[in-house]
Amino acid sequence: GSGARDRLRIAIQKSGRLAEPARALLTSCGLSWRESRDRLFCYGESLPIDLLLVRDDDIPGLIRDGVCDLGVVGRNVLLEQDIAVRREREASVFRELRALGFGGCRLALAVPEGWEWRDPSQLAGKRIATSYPQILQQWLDGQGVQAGVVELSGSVEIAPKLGQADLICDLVSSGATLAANQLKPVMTLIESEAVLAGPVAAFDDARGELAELLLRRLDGVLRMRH
Ligand code: PRT
Ligand code: ZN
Repeated sequence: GSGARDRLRIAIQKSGRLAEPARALLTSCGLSWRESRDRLFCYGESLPIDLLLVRDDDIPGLIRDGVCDLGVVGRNVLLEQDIAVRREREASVFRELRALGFGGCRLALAVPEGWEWRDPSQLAGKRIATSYPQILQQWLDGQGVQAGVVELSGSVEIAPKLGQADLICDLVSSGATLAANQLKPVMTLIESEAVLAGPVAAFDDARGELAELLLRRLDGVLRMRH
């Protein structure tokens, strides 16, 4: 159609935990870019594959809107936004193409150290602070538990101390942050890592072959890293 595109555009995190490893992985796939240090756009040189450097939370929306073709994002962020989209449209627009083997963490429920944890029925009537309200609500629904979901954009781990919530649902990697706040993890809702995300719909122009080429190279690199 008139919107045919012959370059592939990949969104990655501009700064943060996934920024450097995402770029390193794509470099290992033979991609290189005309450097633009502080800019948001990197023009692909070895292949017509460009980068857009953005906030991780923006990546699913950029794919949904067709601004970017692929993205490197935590499964936690992709799933959170996918649930929201499915509630609205009743169909996914994103899919996880590959798990990338870095950025590993889990989304877990954590309770004050003094709690004696038995099972999810204890959560009835409690307030749970989280930055992942969709994933949490879907899990609570699956458990048949009614609890209050308190959405916070950051510093979730201090919510119990501030009296904003009784417990939290947050990302955990080493567990040091929880321990420093006298919290303990009791249930894992999802295991997460960085993933390559793309649209459910196939590309109907040159981007399709570029995406296939990239995936073949990626599979080679991921196999060697294993
Ligand atoms: O600016 P931008 O919005 O792009 O970045 P961000 O601050 O939202 O994201 P960033 O860079 O913190 O995280 C990006 C992604 O890294 C997340 O979406 C996860 O997929 C992944 N990731 C892996 C993590 C962690 N490990 C992690 N530990 N994201 C956050 N954390 C937090 C955790 O919640 C805790 O508060 O880091 C803290 C330290 O963790 P502990 O358990 O090691 O103490
Ligand atoms: Zn973010």
